[in-house]
Amino acid sequence: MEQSLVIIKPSGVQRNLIGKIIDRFQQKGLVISGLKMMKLSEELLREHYAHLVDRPFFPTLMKSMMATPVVVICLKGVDAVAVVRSMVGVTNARNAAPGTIRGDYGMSSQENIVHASDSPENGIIETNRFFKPEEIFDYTPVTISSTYSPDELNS
Ligand code: IDP
Ligand code: MG
Repeated sequence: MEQSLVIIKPSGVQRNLIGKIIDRFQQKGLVISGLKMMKLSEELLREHYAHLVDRPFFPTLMKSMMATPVVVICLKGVDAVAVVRSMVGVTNARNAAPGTIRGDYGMSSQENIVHASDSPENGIIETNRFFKPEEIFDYTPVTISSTYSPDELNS
C-alpha cells in the first residue's frame, strides 16, 4: 500500500480545521498510521521545500509554516498519494474545486491549509522526514475488508 504525508499547516491549525481535515481522510477509508503535532524547524523546512528556495515567496512561506505547530499525518491506502492529492485540490485554494479541502476552506496560494505528498516516492521520503520509525504503526483495521475487495488488497 502507498503512504502519503499530510501536513495540516498553520493556516489549518489557526482556523480550527484539524478535526474536520482528519475526519475527511478517515471517512474516505484512508488509514492513519502516524499522527502528531510538532513545530517545524527552518532546517526541516528548507529540506521539505528545497524545490522552492529560489522562488520570491520562499521567505514568507517559511515564516508562515513556522507560525504555529503543525499536525503531521501519515496516511496509508491503495493509491493513497493520488487519492489524497485529489482530496486536497490544486495549490491556489481560490482555484481549487469545491469539495476539496483547499476548495472548501481556503482563499490563498500560500495559506492553503494542507500539504500532501506528490508522488509515491515522496510519500516515503516525506514520512521518514517527519516521523521516527517507531512513530509509524502498521496495523490492519477491521474495516479493511469492507473498504477494499480482496484483489485490490493484493495488488
Ligand atoms: P503543493 O503544496 O500544491 O504541492 P508546491 O508547488 O509544492 O504546491 O508548493 C508548496 C507550497 O508553497 C504550496 O502549498 C504553497 O503553500 C506555497 N506556494 C506555492 N506556490 C506559491 C505562490 O505562487 N505563492 C505563494 N505561495 C506558494
Ligand atoms: Mg508540493
